[in-house]
Amino acid sequence: MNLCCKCQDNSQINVSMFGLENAGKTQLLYQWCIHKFVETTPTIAFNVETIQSEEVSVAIWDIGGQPKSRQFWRYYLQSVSAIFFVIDSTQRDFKLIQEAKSELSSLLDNKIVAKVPFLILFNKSDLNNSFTDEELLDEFGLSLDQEQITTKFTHQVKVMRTSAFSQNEIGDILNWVTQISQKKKLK
Ligand SMILES: Nc1nc2c(ncn2[C@@H]2O[C@H](COP(=O)(O)OP(=O)(O)OP(=O)(O)O)[C@@H](O)[C@H]2O)c(=O)[nH]1
Ligand SMILES: [Mg+2]
Repeated sequence: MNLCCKCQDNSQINVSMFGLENAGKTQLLYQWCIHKFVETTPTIAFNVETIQSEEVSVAIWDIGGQPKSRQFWRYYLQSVSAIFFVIDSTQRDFKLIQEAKSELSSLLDNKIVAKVPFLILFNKSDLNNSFTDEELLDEFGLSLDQEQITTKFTHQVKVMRTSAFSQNEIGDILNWVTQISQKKKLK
């Protein structure tokens, strides 16, 4: 699959990427786009990059996740074809796990994105203290083969492990995005 950044295409779709501060959203974005582990600083507003696959051009909006930035998340929910939610899979602080779960639930329950598929990324999987499959289930009620999640609405979901050191997952992510955007067109 060919990838490049900032290519223009008629079939562009928008994806918004949320998650608590320090989850690794910006690092992932730049790994996917420029294939490098760059020095990041906390994102104040957003970064946006476009990744082109053979079928679709995906604009990925990386939104700052610090508590004071989260009030602005709602502005990035309009006209999105998918939501990416990134979780630091090495973060075992009880309060931060509850916070991540609560922010994810609020998005899943938001009627603006009632029909939008979610990609849930457990990031930093290169570190050996990242959550085991059992912990994903115990802490978040999620498994890697999960295909949907029901809170107030029922969403199509994909759950993956990612690492900002690796290019391995972006192919799968783009295949999933292509598949959901084609499904949407058929409706
Ligand atoms: N080992 C490892 N470190 C990572 C990974 N992803 C991000 N980091 C590190 O985690 C820290 C936070 O990464 P960012 O990408 O800035 O986090 P963010 O989610 O964009 O944070 P905000 O912009 O504040 O919302 C940085 O020191 C990154 O280098 C990963 O997959 N593996
Ligand atoms: Mg950031």
